[in-house]
Amino acid sequence: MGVVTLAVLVFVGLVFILPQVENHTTGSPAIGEPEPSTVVSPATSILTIEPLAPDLVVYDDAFGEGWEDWSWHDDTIVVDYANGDPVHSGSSSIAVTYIGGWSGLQIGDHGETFDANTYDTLRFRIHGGATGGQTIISSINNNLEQPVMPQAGVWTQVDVPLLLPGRPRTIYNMAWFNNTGCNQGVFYIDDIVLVDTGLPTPTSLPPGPG
Ligand SMILES: [Ca+2]
Repeated sequence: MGVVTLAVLVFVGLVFILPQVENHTTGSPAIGEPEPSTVVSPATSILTIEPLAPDLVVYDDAFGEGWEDWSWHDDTIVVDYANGDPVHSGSSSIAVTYIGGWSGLQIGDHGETFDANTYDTLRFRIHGGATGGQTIISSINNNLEQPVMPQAGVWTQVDVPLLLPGRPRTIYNMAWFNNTGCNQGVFYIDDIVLVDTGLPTPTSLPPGPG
């Protein structure tokens, strides 16, 4: 075997050997080896974002399925669930007039066990009518109280975080309470929805003072 022939054989050998060496250094299995059981690329992990749940309607032009009026009537409140003007959307809103103190609009779940695990926020729109400035306490499950003061002549959006403790997290009522002993001018509420905004949902309430 001459020198030239030997050099050709060495070159041909390198051509066949080098690709396999390269494959091993990049992690690809050689022919006949089993495929890796899991392959996770960076692109796959970036795309694993949970889709947000659609809004759950409590009231838009009418009650959503399962919701009903639980207001404290007793001659202290007048409620019209089919008020035509003003509306935030659609054809109707809820007109609320406090005609006595310490009463309110209340909407409840007929089974008293609405599963709220999918949602992190109660959202509604409120309009203060001609006067505005009503003193209202929004609450959920007779808890999670949040003061609300609607403005005259405009709709504003209010978001109440659903900091409900434990699991399953349930809602049995929501209320807009007249936190005074007096009459107050008519105001309007529309588009009450439970929303999944993507906020982290705590599994327990933070510790209170004392
Ligand atoms: Ca409406």
